[in-house]
Amino acid sequence: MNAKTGNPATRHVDIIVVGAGFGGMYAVYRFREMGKNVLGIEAGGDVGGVWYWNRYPGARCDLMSVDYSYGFSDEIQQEWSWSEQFAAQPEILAYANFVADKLKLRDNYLFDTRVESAVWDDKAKLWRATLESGEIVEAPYCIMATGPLSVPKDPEIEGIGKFRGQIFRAQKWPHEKVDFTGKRVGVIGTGSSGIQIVQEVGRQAGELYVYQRTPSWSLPMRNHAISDEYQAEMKANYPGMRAAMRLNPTGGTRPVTSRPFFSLPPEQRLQTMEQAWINGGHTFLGSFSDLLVNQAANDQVAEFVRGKIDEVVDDPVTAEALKPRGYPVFARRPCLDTEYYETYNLPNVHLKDCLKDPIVEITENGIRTEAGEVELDMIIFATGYDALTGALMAFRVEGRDGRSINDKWQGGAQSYLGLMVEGFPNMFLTCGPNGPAALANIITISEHDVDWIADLITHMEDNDQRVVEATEAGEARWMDVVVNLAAMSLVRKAKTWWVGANVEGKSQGLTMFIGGFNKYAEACAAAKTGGYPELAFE
Ligand code: N01
Repeated sequence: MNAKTGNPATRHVDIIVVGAGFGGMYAVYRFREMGKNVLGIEAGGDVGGVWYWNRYPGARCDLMSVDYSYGFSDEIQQEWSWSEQFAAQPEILAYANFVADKLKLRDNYLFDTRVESAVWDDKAKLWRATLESGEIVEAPYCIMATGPLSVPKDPEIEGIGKFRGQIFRAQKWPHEKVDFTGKRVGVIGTGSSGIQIVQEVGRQAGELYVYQRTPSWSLPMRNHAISDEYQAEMKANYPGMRAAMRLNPTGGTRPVTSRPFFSLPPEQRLQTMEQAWINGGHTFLGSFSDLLVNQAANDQVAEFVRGKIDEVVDDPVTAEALKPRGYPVFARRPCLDTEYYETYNLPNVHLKDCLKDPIVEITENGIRTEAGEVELDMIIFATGYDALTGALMAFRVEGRDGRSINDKWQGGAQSYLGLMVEGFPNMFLTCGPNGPAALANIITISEHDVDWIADLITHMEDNDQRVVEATEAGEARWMDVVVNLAAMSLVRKAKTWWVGANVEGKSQGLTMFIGGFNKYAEACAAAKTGGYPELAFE
């Protein structure tokens, strides 16, 4: 507030960056290096984005540490050492803090601050963001680094408010340690978050009840410590690895193949699947080229994985309930686990099959399914996110002529290269819908997106232009590319957050570019080298 007038104070900067996840942090750094006055705004208390909030027991990234880290600074990658092949949340958050300290990113951030609205002023040619404090920030450019997975979603179950025990949310976990010893705990949800929680809490709780609706496909993570020799080798080879990552469909180092499943004789296919199981991680996806487009190939891999569940889980009824059926393997993000299926052999862990016995309500004392009530001390929601579009649609974002993003995206997210939205001049997204977010390495995508935006802003400055916007035709062309590719993929056959199926009333459809990070980067590079023919400048 202005002390004299009582009016909200107005701050003028060159660029607003919303979010302090890996996308926002890099954006703040990159634009500051360009000499811009950048203001980052973050609802959380510090940097880290999803890794700041998701402190649930067992939280861990299912991309390899070497991949899931910045490549823009050799100094950072040489100074930082990862301790495990797949890093746990505390280590990833420590890494985010290390980067923030090193680059003094906090100097440019307001934390514990939500943006209530961001409105384009067409006369003044700037974005005006109103913060919950009442402060107003004006800037010609606004970068929405709000993350594809940042708006938690509670389950649509009656009675949540009635429960007298404790409720925890995977996506907003308390900072204090939660003690499960001797407690009766219920977990709702068995996606990537739920599976990690179950395998951890199952070993701590008095009794654990897992409420599973759709079983997920889970593959062994085979995590391990990183040896000193491997560490040194990684560091010596980072530049080459980063270059290779940018040419890889995954945006990471995982090898890919051009070998279709049925190009191998049956015994060799089996051998390859066994080897993929032994290697762990997402090796399966790199072992055959057509698992996401060939249903027959997909069916065989699915049957192989179901067989592995039988090998591990002692109780045949539980094993059967844990087996995913009715949707292709990899059409829901495959989880990576460490003895997840083994957890069900513990006497205190009980699987509640909600497909057969649905949850009716949450009561004062626990969870009631059609078969009856289970009394609980704690309930954990691992029920996912309003993904991809949720963060931007959760506050007032208004473009040209007062048109809101909610209005624009009512029938599904439309964007140009996942980076810009027609009708929303000078607004940019990192890891936005219709880009490769969630199907490729999010840090590689973030760096790419920020660099692309930085190049565009430089181009505008070189040409004395103040405003840029995706044309209707340009956006429509990109959406055709996205939709046509999606139509070929088995991914659309599962009801997941990838297609918006997990949020009631949300427009359905695969709003991701599934052609791979490398092809995406090629399309973005072509826009730049072609002189941005699908953008309108003023
Ligand atoms: O969320 P999800 P998530 N009754 O949407 C269930 C990333 N991530 O937080 O499918 C009963 O996958 C729902 O059941 P159904 C990763 O990209 C990565 O686990 O609707 N169940 C489902 O089982 C991931 O894909 C990492 O039938 C209900 C679950 O809740 C993404 O985040 C770790 C229900 C939600 O699963 C999201 O994963 C964590 C109800 N009423 C997350 N409502 C790693 O890197 C919902 N469910 C390892």
